[in-house]
Amino acid sequence: MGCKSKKKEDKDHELYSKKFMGTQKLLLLGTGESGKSTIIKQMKILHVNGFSESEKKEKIPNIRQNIRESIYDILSHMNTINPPEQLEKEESKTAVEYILQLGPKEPIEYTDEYFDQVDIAWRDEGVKKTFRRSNEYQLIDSAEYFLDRLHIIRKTDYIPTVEDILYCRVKTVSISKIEFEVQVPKSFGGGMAEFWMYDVGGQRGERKKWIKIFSGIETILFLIAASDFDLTLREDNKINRLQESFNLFEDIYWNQFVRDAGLIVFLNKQDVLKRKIQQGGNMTEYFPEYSDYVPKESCENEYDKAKLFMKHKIEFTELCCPINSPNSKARIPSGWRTGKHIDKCKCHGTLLLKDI
Ligand SMILES: Nc1nc2c(ncn2[C@@H]2O[C@H](COP(=O)(O)OP(=O)(O)O)[C@@H](O)[C@H]2O)c(=O)[nH]1
Ligand SMILES: [Mg+2]
Repeated sequence: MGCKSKKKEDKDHELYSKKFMGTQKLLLLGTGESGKSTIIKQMKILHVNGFSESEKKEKIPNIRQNIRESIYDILSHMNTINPPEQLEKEESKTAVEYILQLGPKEPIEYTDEYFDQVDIAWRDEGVKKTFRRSNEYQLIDSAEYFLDRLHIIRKTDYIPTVEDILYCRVKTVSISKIEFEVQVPKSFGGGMAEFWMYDVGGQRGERKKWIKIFSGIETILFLIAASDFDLTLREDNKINRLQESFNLFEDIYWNQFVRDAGLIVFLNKQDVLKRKIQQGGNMTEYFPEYSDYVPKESCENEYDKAKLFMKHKIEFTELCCPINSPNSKARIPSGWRTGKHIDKCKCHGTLLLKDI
């Protein structure tokens, strides 16, 4: 490592670990695509000043890039999934060839011709079938949302909506911070509470940077994407994404650098979990122990059972904490917190936009 970058690292460290009396330092952790950066955007919407017109416009290239990446990834897997899917209409063939020959790099200019070809391809039932099998390859979450909105996004006067911004996926490769204030309810003493919330990259290669900001962190919000049960990692397609989350949670739980921090687990992407289960997704295929799992709490349907199973997996990590371990005393018993619990903690109910 060069001297210059070492100095920069030290400076970053100083910046990120600076103490600020009275300010709560929250760190978002979780695997790649679990939803960390989306929480930051939600904080900006809820507690800062949202997105201005020019900030919204700045997201247009990212949104179009999401479209390009999605359609390319779907089309390039039509023949690689087993069994492969066929195009429904002969005329879609030219569109598919056009998109594939552009390659995985974004077009320098998004022309009308490009959008027309994407539109033709996305309407093809064979392409839709490949999309529905996206757990067999890697595809960003926002694919369907943006491809369905192609007719709006392609317009020259298009301005992204707040929802578009929340759906837009941009890989985080650095550490960023958002500062915000939240009104404390009178029952908790009133006034304003200040928060610094940190966002990091979640992929395996990014995790070594986390150590830089661990010092002084009061609370870790650990995100688990509930819908990950049938997906594999982008970094290693032999590893189940949900299992990676459980393993990472365990690593964080035992990490000496954050042993004094409160640990709150968010079960994120529940809307996607619900849809997958309604469409016949089966947890047992990926977690065989699920078939023998009987929840202690009453639950009415498979969706609730799946959530309780994940909660059970997290609680198991805690149960394994030896009585005399230094961590067992320092750690706020976490396991499972709903928005209501957080309301009662220090973060104020509006912290959670999501249905958690
Ligand atoms: N449907 C749905 N999508 C979500 C949710 N949370 C995040 N996403 C999407 O998941 C993708 C990855 O989220 P991101 O915040 O970038 O994940 P990160 O890698 O942990 O920062 C983005 O396209 C988000 O819009 C959620 O609760 N529901
Ligand atoms: Mg991110």
